[in-house]
Amino acid sequence: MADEVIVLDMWASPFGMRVRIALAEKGVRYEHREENLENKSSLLVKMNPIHKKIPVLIHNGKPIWESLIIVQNIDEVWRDKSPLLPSDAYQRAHARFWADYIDKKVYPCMRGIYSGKGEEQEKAKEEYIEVLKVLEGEIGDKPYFGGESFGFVDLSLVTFYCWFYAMEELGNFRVEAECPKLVAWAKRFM
Ligand code: GS8
Repeated sequence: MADEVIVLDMWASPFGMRVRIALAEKGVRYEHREENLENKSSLLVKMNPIHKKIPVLIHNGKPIWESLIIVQNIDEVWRDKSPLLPSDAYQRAHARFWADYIDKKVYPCMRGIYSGKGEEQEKAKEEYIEVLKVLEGEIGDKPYFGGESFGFVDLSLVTFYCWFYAMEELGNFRVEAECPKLVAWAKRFM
């Protein structure tokens, strides 16, 4: 029997986009169910009773939560096509470190920019640029974070690229002026 794959999602979510990209890379057919986060479905509440957040991957009736954990699970389950994590254990640990760094730093700074005011917003903007500069240093002149092919770290970060413009407008700065290599990397995905 074919696998049943359902994704509880919301179109603008950079976390949901990670799951969509991973499934697309693997060529997995799935059903997308759009959630209204102001009025969550009973399925979302039942399938993610702890956080009640999207994305949720429901594979043959069994739910998995947290975008980075979902993506790693997709990579393990559909392992034959387009590997996302490196096969080498040391490099895999590094890839997980960078994805975790992105989760801990990029989104919280963005939140500080879009919801903060005055000094608080300025501080978030400075930290956001510092974080992007760290990532710029990590990508360097490589085509992808992991080297020659698209992988877990690229996927973890690229979904935030569509938010760059909003941050620039709110914070009155240009990411490209600060981090040209990172923007060149992101543009290649478009
Ligand atoms: C974050 C998911 C999340 O914030 C992940 O999957 O990586 N760490 C998680 N989901 C948001 C929508 S995107 O901003 C969400 O579902 N919010 C609903 C709520 O907080 O009630």
